Amino acid sequence: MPLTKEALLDMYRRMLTIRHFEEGLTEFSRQGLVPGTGHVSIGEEAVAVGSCSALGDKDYIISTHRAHGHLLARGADINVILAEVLGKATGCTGGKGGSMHLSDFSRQILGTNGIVGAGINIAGGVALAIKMRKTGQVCLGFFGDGAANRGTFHEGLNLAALWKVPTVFVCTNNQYGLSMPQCKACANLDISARANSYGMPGYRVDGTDVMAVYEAVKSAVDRARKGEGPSLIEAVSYRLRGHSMRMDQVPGGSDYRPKGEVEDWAAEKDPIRIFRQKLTELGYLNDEAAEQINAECKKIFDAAADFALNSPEPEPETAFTWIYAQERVK
Ligand SMILES: Cc1ncc(C[n+]2csc(CCOP(=O)(O)OP(=O)(O)O)c2C)c(N)n1
Ligand SMILES: [Mg+2]
Repeated sequence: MPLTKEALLDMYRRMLTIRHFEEGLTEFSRQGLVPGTGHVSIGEEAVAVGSCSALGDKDYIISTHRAHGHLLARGADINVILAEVLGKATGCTGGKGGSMHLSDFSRQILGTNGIVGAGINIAGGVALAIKMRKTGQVCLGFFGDGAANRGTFHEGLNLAALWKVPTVFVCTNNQYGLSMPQCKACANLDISARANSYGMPGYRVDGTDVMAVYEAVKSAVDRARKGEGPSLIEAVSYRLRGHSMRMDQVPGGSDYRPKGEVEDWAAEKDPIRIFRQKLTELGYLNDEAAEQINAECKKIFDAAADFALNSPEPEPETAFTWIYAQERVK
C-alpha cells in the first residue's frame, strides 16, 4: 500500500527532528556539555526513518554507537534521550550510559552499544526468542559497513538464515569505518551481494532516498513476519560529519577524506533536501509548510534541550546501582 500524505509528512518531520537534535548536540559538544563523545548521523536520516517507518508497533530494534537517529525515528522520548547523552539523572540509564547506551523499552528499542558488529547477533538472538515464543514480531538490527567486515556479521547472518528467524539486517553503508574508506577495506563494495552466500535475499538501495529505504525494508519485514526468514538491506549513504563529535573538534580530525567530498555529498545527496523536493513534486509540501515544519521540529529540540540542560546530575551514590542484578532470576 502506498504511503499516505500524512505518513510521508510524518517521515519528513522525523528526519528534521533528528537533524535538529544532532546539530544542536554538536553545538553542546563544542561547549563541553557532552561527557565522553557521541556519533551523529547527519546525512543518514533517511536510513533511520525509512527503516523504522516499515516496522509495526510491537517490532524491536537494536542499534549501534551511531544511534540517535534510529531512536528518534522509532519514536523514543527525545527529552530522555538528550538527557542521557548529556549524562543527566533523567536519562534512560540515569546518565550512566551516554550516547552509546540508549534504549526505550516502551518503544521496543532494546538497546545500543559501542562494540562494532555486536548488535548483529543480538538482533538474531532477539529474533530467535520471537520465533520460539511465536509472537509474530520482527527484530531489525542496524549496523555499519565496517561492522559488515567483522566475524559477527558472518556468524549472525548465517545462523539467522539457517534458523529462519524474523530479522531484518540493515547495513548503513556510509562508506567509512572510522577513518577507513570502504574502498580500502573491501574488494567488492556491494555488501548486499553477500546475502546470497547466506541464503537470504539482499537489496542495495539508495540510502539518501527515504521512500526507497522504506520500500526495501517493508518487503523484508513482511517476509520475516511470514516466517520466511531474514533479509539483508544495504542502504548506501554518507555521513556529513566526522566519525565522532570529538574527532571533528580536533585539528586534522577529518583529513582522511578527500578534499571536497563532504561538500559534494552535502550539495547533491542531502536526504532531507531530496525528500523535501520529492514532497513538493507530489504537491504535499510548499515553502511555507516546509518552514513551518522546520520551526516545529526545532521547537521540539529546544524543549528537549531545556529539559535536559535543567535536569540534575546523577547523585554520586547511584554510581554503583544497576551494576549487578538486584535479585536472582528464579
Ligand atoms: C569491535 C570493535 N572494534 C573497533 C571499534 C572502534 N570503532 C568504533 S566505531 C568504528 C567504525 C565502525 O564503522 P561502521 O560499522 O561502518 O559504522 P559507522 O561508524 O560508519 O557508523 C570503529 C572501528 C569498536 N568500537 N569495536
Ligand atoms: Mg560506516
